[in-house]
Amino acid sequence: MRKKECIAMLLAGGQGSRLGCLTRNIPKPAVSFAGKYRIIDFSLSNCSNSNIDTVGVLTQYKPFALNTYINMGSAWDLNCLNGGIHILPPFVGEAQGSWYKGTANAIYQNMDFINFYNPEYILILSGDHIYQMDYYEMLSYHKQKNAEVTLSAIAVPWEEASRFGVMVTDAGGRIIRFEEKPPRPESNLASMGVYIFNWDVLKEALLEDEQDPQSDHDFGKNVLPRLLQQEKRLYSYLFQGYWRDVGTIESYYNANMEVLQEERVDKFFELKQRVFSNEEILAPQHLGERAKIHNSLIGNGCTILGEVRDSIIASGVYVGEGTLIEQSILLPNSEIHEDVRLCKTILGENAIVRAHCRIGDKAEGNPSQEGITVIGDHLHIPEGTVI
Ligand code: ADQ
Ligand code: ADP
Repeated sequence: MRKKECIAMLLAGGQGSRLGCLTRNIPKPAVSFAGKYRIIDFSLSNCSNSNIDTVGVLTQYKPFALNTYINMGSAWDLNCLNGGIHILPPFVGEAQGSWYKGTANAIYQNMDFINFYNPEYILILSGDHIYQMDYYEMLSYHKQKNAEVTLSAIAVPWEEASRFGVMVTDAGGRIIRFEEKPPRPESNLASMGVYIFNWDVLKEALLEDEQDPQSDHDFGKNVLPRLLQQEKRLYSYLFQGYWRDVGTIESYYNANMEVLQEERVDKFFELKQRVFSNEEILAPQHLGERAKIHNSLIGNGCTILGEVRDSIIASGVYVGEGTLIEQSILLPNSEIHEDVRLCKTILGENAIVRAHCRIGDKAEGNPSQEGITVIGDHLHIPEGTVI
């Protein structure tokens, strides 16, 4: 009854330190995206749309917000009886148990969970990617190639390749070389951090990795290179769609802005690949008498009295009269008072900007700031501040 062909393990425990003050109090997968979503919605919705109904979510860093958000998994239709969503925090067992040391160790520590479902295949996912993908197609490819491990791959701009694991394949898609974040990449075919393993192969690889005192217990750094060395059958599955790793402020900001540029938000609502979200139910947005909105997304429960241009305003945000917001991302429940100029800024959840502030690159009356300005969650910016 409980045996499954394929279950997913979603790594959602990393600190996300490169997102700076956006992840002071919440882990990266719980960060708000495109006004309505949290980053983890994309991977969870992909599971649901691919008929993968058993998902272990490995949490670690500041798990509270994520656990509350995921709840029973019903928002993603993952609350079934045989399977469903399981939050897997680190635990202390009799002989083993500690904080997860790396991505591979995090899976190793949950082998009991996997054995319970005794699947043939394991799908390993990250909680920090924006993409819509049918994992079942990838699984068919994995079977067709008779692979032991399949890595989902995408061509990235050469100048970005060194922040990913990159691979070289033969004409049939078999991976010949793989290097994790090489300073001088020899390929721009990047690993998306989405893997399918035959469970027996993964089990053996994890046991072996635990025995290696030199290992960081990381898939990209240790487990995959070792499997290649052992001449296991690793294949690359070329993904053709839209995929973004939003691990840095710049990539997070750009991916949000792309939602505006390409009307990508319509794609999030396409029936076969709908992105689900567990957003709170709020009142409809209120746009005041003098409000002006230009090319922006405005969430539920917002009150907008000023002007908003080329921006993403998440749920429950207040924008006061005479205020101008441009090219910015306002995260849930933030507040901006009267006569503020805010440009190219990410304002954290529940942050408050008092009246007459000038914040961000090209904000009128503020010539000093360049690039993206980030204001952490729950911060109060006093009246008249120029940043
Ligand atoms: P990175 O982006 O560096 O590289 P990594 O830090 O390994 O990713 O984290 C992957 C996922 O695991 C993240 O969702 C993170 O939150 C989570 N995670 C990290 N440490 C964890 C832990 N100890 N416990 C639980 N979860 C944890 C990886 C691959 C590259 C690939 C990129 C694509 O190593 O080869 O190119 O992803 O983004
Ligand atoms: P980034 O690379 O931006 O820092 P990731 O989320 O990808 O963000 O992971 C960063 C690192 O944080 C990982 O190597 C992971 O091992 C580590 N990490 C995971 N959980 C914790 C934790 N509870 N405390 C501190 N560091 C952690």
